[in-house]
Amino acid sequence: MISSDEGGPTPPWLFAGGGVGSTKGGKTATVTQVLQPSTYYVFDLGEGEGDNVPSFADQGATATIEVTGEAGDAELPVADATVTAEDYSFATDGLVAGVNRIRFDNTGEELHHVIAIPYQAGATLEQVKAFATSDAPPEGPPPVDFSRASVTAVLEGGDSQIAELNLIAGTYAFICFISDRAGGPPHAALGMIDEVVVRQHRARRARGDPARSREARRDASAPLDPQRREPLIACSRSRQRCLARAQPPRLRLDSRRP
Ligand SMILES: [Cu+2]
Repeated sequence: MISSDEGGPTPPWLFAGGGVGSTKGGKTATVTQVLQPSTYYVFDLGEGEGDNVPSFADQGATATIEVTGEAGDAELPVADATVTAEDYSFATDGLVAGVNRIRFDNTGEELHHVIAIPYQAGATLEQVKAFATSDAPPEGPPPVDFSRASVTAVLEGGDSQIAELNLIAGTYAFICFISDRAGGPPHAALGMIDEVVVRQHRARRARGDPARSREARRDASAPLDPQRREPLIACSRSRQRCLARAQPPRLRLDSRRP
């Protein structure tokens, strides 16, 4: 059984190995990583609606990957943009509207991921912080648009991967809901919520794969599905669980080292 208490410690033998973040049904997510020889366990921590429901991993969405051979010194390929997670803030460079091939670096000591969510029109960082860190039932609609969230996998401190973030032009909240290895509140409660402005960038899009750019624009202009936001508005438990429910299945790649 794969589970842990919210805010509880992470077992010392469990290392986050990256992989892809939440991926919508029918979509494909790709990451590039340097894997060291080890046994990797892949599991999907998404879950259906309701309290105390088994995760998809508990229902069998797991796999094992054996990486063999000698540890190499391969380098990650060059990316279009960078997202850096520290303890406890984000820095970004080069993000534009569309599909961004990012280098995601965790330069901190703790585990981090990125949940990138665009603001609703007129929302402020203060409203987003209050929403993301309060356990009280939200009043009115959330200040962010969960239907357009982009999520990365969880990385260990010192790790990096090349991943994709599909963004629209506008203001985003970059949020981490992971807790310290020793346990404690989600990093959002420690201030790990940063505002990021994503701009149009015609030059880079024009250089990119036109088919891919068209697909990205189509995604970004897809009509909102009001159904997707219902569970979140109704949710009165912690925002991390709300987010997990608002998102489709999530795939994580973890590595167990002796
Ligand atoms: Cu974090």
